[in-house]
Amino acid sequence: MNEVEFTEQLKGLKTDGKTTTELYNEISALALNYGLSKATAPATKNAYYFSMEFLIGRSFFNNLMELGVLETVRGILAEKGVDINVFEEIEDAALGNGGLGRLAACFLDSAAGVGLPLHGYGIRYKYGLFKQAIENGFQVELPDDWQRFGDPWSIRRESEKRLIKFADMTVTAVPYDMPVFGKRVNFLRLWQAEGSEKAQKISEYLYPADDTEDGKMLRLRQEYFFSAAAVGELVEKHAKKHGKNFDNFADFNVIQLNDTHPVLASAEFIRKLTAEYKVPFPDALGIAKKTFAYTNHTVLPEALECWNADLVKKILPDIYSVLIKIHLRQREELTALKCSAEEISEMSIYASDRFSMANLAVYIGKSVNGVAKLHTEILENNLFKTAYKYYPEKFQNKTNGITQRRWLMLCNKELSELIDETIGEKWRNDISLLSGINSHIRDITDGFIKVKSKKKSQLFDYIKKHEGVEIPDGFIVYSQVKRLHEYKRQLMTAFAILGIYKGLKSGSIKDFQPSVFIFGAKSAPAYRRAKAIIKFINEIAVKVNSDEATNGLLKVVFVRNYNVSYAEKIVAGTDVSLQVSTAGLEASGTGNMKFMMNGAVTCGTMDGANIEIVELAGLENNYIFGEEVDGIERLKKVGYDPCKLLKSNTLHSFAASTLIDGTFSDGGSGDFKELYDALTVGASWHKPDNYFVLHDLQSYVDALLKINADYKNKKEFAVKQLKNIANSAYFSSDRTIKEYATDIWEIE
Ligand code: 26V
Repeated sequence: MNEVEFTEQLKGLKTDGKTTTELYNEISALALNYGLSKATAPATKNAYYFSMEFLIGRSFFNNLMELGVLETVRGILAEKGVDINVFEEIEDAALGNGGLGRLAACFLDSAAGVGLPLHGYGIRYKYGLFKQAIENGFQVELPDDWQRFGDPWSIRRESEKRLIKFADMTVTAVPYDMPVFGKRVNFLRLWQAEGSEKAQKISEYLYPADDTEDGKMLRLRQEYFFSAAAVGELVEKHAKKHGKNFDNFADFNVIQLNDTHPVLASAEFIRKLTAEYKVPFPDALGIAKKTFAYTNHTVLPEALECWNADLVKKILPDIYSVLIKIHLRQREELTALKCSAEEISEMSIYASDRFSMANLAVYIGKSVNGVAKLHTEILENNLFKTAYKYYPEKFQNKTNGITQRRWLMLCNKELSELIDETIGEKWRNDISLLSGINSHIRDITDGFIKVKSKKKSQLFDYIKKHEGVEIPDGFIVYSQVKRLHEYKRQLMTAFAILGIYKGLKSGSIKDFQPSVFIFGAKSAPAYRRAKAIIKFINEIAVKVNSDEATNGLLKVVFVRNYNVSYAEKIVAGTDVSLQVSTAGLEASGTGNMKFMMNGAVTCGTMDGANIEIVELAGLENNYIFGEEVDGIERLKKVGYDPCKLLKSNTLHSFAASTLIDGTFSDGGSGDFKELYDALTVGASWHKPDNYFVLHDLQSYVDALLKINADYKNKKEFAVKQLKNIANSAYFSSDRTIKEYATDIWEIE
């Protein structure tokens, strides 16, 4: 089908009397056929991205844009009296949780966009990340039945299904292909588990609760299920084409492990080669070491996966044997390298009856990468220090990126057009040209201010409709949208707002420009303190928004069910991007990049990719505050006592006390007291104020107020915002993916 035929068929489509869902399915099917007709010749060497998560969001608008027919479709539908925006009703495919899953989706988009053969492998969850309702300020989780509108962008490949064996059951893995359009057509292949009721459970939920033994087992099954299906397919395809010689496997295939979740793929690969093709174990291990590469996405100890050896033995006995063999082999190698006993135990894939997935990944991986400069340094100097000492050549940095197609062209048409007018349209095919804006900044401040205020008022309309909160035009927009986690310090923003609110009421803060703080976040269902923070923010919102003395100056909104589609609106309509994690803990962040590209200044700590953002856009065009990594390390050594701050500083004690003095209600749950205790005596195994919220609070408020004051000079503020846009090309995932392709995958 060519474009003319596509257009003709679309013109012939009857729309009268059809529901949005019917139209969505019919138009998508047509566009899918058109897209598939552009299919590219297979590449010699392919890269495969194994990931538990692909946070795709809505495919409709993005795919039409990638196929170059979005405006045609918009026009034809308008002639028929259908507004294309009705398809905003269609649910996101939220097959991911946060940054890690969205990164996987951006990488697929960029690889297709720049013409690299990269394909994704993952799980086709029946239910994506839960839908978040807010009841009386509390998060309530509802199932996310994303397929209820149909799934017209996927193709079920019945003939390519495979069997996956566990000790106690055999499961059928059926692949669904989602084409990814760009210069090439690549594929995201998601496996669905079929068979008995127990078998189907494997692909039912993203992140089943794993606080019970059953939950852990299900999670292990999920990880093995898709890894084994993908590895099985790649190995068999190779054998068909090249016979049973696997020595050249890595000349044709490279597998990138997105965090530790798919690491069992390496053990399965060795199992399959040794058991089914009689490849000797040392050879199979050697081939694996040339095939797999590992990306780490977090240094938080609680997020580093370890599997109980008994559990592995129980449901995957052959994998258990392979893991033990790898372990013994690793010991031999490390002993030959003259590592000390302590060093061996640090790097060991098996210790205290547990398998460490990170250590396995580092041992097998031909490359190990972090996702921002600072993060990679932390991997080399802390988390994987010993491995770095013995295998420095494995380690490299690949700073994350985001796709400008979704995160600028699609979500901010108005800004994209302003860029076209300023530097021409070539940047749309070569993002590095964006820096051309640098020489026109002072000419386009007025145009930019207009675009930004339009995007803000679109966002305000949406918020009014969905959250019922009215935000007057002209308000400065500060946004913090991301997973809810203590290390991301949404609580610190809540305290800062309380500080500002108090200052406005007492008159100590004068000349304040009207501002709104927008939060969006989902908390893991079992994470009590994160949920308490959501309730706390909502309590603050109720109080602040209803205070007539201040609500012309300050508003707070917690948006419900923050997801990719909501993010598209928020990043375009924000002035100030809040990226305030405890230094050293946010591996990279990618929201920070989306905001930057849409002309928000960053108010943040020296953490993750914030460091590279200010390096490129200028410290003077952003607002950096708070303790840096070295300082945090020093504080940990000398002993940090948050209680001292509570005694001596009124801002700290005032803000923290609101958790326990009855200012706000946690509905009798005791959740706020738990938060207070986490700050003052410590919670779980954490020290008091483990994330240095109170320590950085005053400098945070100062930074927020400085921004507020600077905003008075709208033109100069717009210059700062434009400098961020002009220097954001580095954060395009087109750049990132090319680096992976050259430095790790060796594909073209
Ligand atoms: C997982 C868990 C699970 C157990 C409870 C605590 C916890 C904390 C964090 C995580 C996150 C795992 C990995 C992850 O999502 N990392 C994110 O990856 C992004 C893409 O590289 C990066 O931008 C974010 O900084 C990083 O947090």
